[in-house]
Amino acid sequence: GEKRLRVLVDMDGVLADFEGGFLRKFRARFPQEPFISLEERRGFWVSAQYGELREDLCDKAISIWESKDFFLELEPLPGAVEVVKQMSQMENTDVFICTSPIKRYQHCPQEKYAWVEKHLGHDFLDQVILTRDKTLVSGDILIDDKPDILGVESSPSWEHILFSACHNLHQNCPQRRLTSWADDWRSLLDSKRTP
Ligand code: UMP
Repeated sequence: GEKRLRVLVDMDGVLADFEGGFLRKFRARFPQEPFISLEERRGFWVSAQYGELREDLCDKAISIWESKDFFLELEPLPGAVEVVKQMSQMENTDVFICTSPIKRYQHCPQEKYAWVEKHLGHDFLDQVILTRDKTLVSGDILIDDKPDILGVESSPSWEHILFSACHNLHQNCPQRRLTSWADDWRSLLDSKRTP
């Protein structure tokens, strides 16, 4: 095919280990409080499940990712950095990182750029899209761990590929899945290329 393929890749839960980073810092800061293991996680919103466990744990959870250095210090998920580099070096392929910052903006947006620079290099900053509405961004595929991606555009141009994460493993979702970066992402991309 000669048309370029545009791939949008989510950050938290797809490139960066939000769930692992959250749990580690929550337990370190609140060692006496109950916590939800990754095996017990259900639903995209960490804060909602902690709030169900005990009402005051919702705000305690939120305080973790609102803290300085939370987003910057997230570890890359296995294979993520290598695959994004390989993908962006493929012929006729444009890769963008499409991520929603939290509305408490003191640290998060800056740290997301710093994370990309640290792990993917300064030049990759050209590929970063920060938006709270991914339906407005055009692309052929969006690789994202959130099962419901909604916004003002009711028919987004991309096909949503659900990236498996602890919170969506037990969910029966209609989307095609990428189970990890060890999964066959090359075939997935090829399935979207024009012959
Ligand atoms: N986030 C919350 N609450 C949660 C879990 C995550 O606000 O319970 C935030 C963290 C990220 C954003 O900034 O949501 C994730 O957005 P996307 O992965 O959809 O880009």
